[in-house]
Amino acid sequence: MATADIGLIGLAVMGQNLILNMNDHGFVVCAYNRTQAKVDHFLANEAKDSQIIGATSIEDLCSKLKRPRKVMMLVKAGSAVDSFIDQLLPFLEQGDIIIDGGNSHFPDSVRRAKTLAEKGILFVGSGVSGGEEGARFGPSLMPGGNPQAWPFIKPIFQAIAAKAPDGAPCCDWVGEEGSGHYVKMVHNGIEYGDMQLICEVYQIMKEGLGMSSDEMADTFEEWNKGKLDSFLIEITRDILRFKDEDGTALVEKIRDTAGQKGTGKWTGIDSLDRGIPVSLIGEAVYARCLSSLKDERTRASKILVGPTSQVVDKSDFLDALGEALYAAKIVSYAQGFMLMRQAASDYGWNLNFAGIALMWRGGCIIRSAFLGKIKDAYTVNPSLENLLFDPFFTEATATAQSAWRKVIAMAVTQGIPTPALSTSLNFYDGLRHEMLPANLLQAQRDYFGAHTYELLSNPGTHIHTNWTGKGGNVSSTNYDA
Ligand code: NBP
Repeated sequence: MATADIGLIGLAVMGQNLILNMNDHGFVVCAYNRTQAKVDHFLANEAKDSQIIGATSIEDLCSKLKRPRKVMMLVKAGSAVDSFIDQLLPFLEQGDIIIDGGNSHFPDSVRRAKTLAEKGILFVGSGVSGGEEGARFGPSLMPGGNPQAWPFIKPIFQAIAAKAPDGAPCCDWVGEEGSGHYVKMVHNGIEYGDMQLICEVYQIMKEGLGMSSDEMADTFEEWNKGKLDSFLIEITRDILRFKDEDGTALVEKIRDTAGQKGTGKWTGIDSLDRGIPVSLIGEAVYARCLSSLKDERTRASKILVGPTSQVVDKSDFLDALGEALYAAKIVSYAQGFMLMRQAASDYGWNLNFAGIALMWRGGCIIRSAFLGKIKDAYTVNPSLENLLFDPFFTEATATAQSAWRKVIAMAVTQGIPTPALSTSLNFYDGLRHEMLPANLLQAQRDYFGAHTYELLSNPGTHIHTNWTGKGGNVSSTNYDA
């Protein structure tokens, strides 16, 4: 009695809403959950009068699925995923597909893809973004894993995914092994960066320009009509306008300590492991860490001295602020794509960069008009070395740069912290310098540790100099540039 197009395990908020979304698009879904009572409750309530069916066990679930079986899990990341894979295996056959749609860390997906491939099971690790509403009405889906699975799941995934303004589904095949979860991780890291940049701009508006919440909301509203058009700018406008019962802005009453679940940290750690300077996401994670040291900051605010701040005239400054935000955002995405490029090279994944930009174009937290430009850049040149080398982005950063510098200079002079905005400009300036002071650094390393250096005129040949006349001529065997 194989009647269902797909099975879905995990009836919490994401699983239930994805099932209802699939049902809306005509697919028959068989629902299963560790706690059976949730299946019964779901069928009797949210899924009432739908084609959704339920299963009483993993065996029952597998018996109700059309071949090749497709089972998607939306359960807590970690051991629950491995546990369900172990429970499924006795009831699956070669060519069946297991999809993990949870927030798994990508090395787990690399491992699962390899282990399941040995058993003839096709594994897909799919990033899912957009939260509850996205799951229900159109998430951004980032599937990667065994490419043989894609033709079978593509009709379901592209039907339920969010649609970009041109109607294209925000879901395409990402690449091999754990690449779907890798791309989701970078998405979350970029989300950290976007949020931090907006928060820094907010602090400049409030502290440096003396703007009220409503004035700030008006500015975000204006920005949302132009090149900064995005979900995060839109919700920032709404948050700034939101009034508490006493008529004042609620946001100003919220304790300034940021939480985090770890995906930004994963991106930062991965960038350090790969040697790619994803400095903006790193600063965004550290900014959350600094914010959580509330008690220490409160003491520091009474001890450490800053400049005497003066409110700057906002009339000629707001446009510059918007330009600085835009340029910093470009750098952040350039860094994120540099990281994915390096991961693709390290793992031998064929990442579809234009597709990734399209997947983020709608349905997810970082959705924005700007991602359409990134998609265009990688469509024109799929092997683009750096997003900043695309003529549109080269021109955009060049145009923004005087405003970008003006804003950061103002913040530094006024003593307003801008770790993400500042690092974006530092990265830009570092990248565009053919000569950095690492020549001196190499000399220092060779001086104290005989680590050797290369000459500009003869790269590849490692030389040691006896800088003091007292050391020997033996060099270190480890040369790490
Ligand atoms: P949760 O992350 O809260 O997970 C709940 C589900 O996991 C339930 O089905 C629960 O079964 C099952 N589960 C747990 Br908890 N421990 C288990 C175990 N040891 N063995 C078997 N099953 C177990 O649900 P969610 O918020 O819907 O998220 C689902 C996945 O999607 C997660 O990986 C999450 O990180 C990811 N995600 C969430 C969002 C979001 O906005 N919430 C967005 C994108 C991705 P039970 O009912 O029997 O306890």
